[in-house]
Amino acid sequence: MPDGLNVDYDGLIPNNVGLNEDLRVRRALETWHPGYIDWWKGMGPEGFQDALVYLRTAISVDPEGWAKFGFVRMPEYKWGILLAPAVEGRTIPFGAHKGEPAWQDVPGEYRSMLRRLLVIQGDTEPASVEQQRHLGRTAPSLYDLRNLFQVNVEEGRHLWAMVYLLQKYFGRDGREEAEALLQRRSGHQDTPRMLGAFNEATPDWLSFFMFTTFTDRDGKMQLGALAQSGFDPLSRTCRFMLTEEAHHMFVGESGVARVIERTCQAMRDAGITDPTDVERVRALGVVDLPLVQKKINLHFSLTLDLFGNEISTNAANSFNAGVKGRYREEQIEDDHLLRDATYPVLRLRDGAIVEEQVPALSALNMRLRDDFVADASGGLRKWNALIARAGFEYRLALPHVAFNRRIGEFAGLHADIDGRVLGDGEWGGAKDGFLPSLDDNLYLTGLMQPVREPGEYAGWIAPPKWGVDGKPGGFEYVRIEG
Ligand code: BYC
Repeated sequence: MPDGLNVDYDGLIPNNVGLNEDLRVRRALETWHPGYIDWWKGMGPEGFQDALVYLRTAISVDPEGWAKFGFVRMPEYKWGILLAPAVEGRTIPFGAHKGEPAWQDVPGEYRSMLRRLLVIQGDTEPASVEQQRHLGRTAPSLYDLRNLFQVNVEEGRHLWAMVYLLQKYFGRDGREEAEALLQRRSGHQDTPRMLGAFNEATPDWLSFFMFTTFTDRDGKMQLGALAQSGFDPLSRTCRFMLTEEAHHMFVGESGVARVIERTCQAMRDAGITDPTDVERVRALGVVDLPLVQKKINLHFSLTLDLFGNEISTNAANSFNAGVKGRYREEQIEDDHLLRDATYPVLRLRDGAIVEEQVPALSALNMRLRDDFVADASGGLRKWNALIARAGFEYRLALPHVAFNRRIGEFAGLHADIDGRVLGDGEWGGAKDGFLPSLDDNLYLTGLMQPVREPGEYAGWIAPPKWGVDGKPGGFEYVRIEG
């Protein structure tokens, strides 16, 4: 019997949830497994299924030492089911059931609400693997290739995490949902993934780094809110997923930082003092900073849509029910019921963007989005510090929350990156200055030539400061011939 920290590796599915004693769920998962492997081989990283990849695998849920590194062929990766250790005597931290013991089973009245949240969360995981499946072909180094695959296998594990909860607690409905998670496809016309940003393409490595910086950070915020859940197995699952999520954001933030570093170095070497002199910068074969800004504008705005409507009855109901809390609920000093509280929300009124106080319960999506914006600003500061240190005055910024939105108050509104409302004509003329244009994307695509020599890097990105797991610069992170 696993002790809750160490993972049982004996069966097909490594776990710390006692699957050996839970035959029904074990069989359900073993039945689901071949379909998952088919999905991975068909929709996972294209062209690298036989490669040996230096990956970390979770072997424990002890924060002091939970992973081991080694060479693995991805279809043989040990996708396990791992829950953070139970907190003795845990009570529901918010909502109408605040203070009651956390649920070890699904309360009947919240069954469909919980199922919907698990399915939405689960759907994003394979979606991101599908979105990134072609990137291996153009990786700028073996180090980056390995990081991509690490992110991919862990998103696969996150799918397993949600599928376990569905199969264990939702019977036949759960099994059907688990099947459907393998059927939908990112960007598919008839069977798309559920949330907008997960149907967008990730055509180049700058997009991948932006996606892992911003969209994985939505994952961090949403998992943080679900980790508060009164449904204890969900809380424990999300707590462990957050450990892995941190690395995904590191891949993104450090990836963009390395792009910026290389660009600044190339501009300095060439004596360029104006980073907006795009033509001269591109002649050096690096990514100009205005294009980095456009990619920020795109991925930040797509990610904001993932927080749903600013004012949402769904969000109020999940909070009241004790099913989904706020980010870092335990650090917030209020009554955790929000019956009389208000919260400021930006709204569109007579063509202008104004702030209004609304009942805090209905504004929980907005609040989580605000937490996300604050969190994302930290990354921007680091990127700007690099540009400043290189001696350039150019600064990157997050666009206004009304910019380029498809969900919520500002859906369909034309606003510029400073939040100025634009007419249709003005927008048409200005759009290519805010978002990557066809030419920008073609330029980026042209840069994406693979580099596969150990220790070498494409000319548009600086090497990382440190290797993975303390490995030296020339380490062969991916053995492509297997
Ligand atoms: N696209 O009341 P509302 C991650 C729908 S990322 C399409 O505002 P609610 C990861 C909504 O479903 C984290 N539809 O909704 C990152 C609803 O439809 P129904 C993923 C949308 O529920 C990188 C209707 O509009 N996890 O882990 O308050 C790589 C009314 O909306 C969208 C979660 O999101 C959209 N963007 O908020 C890998 C956590 N937005 O049901 C992984 C679970 C809204 O009325 N999900 N709609 O037909 C939730 O908590 C909430 O469902 C949402 C939406 C925040 C998504």
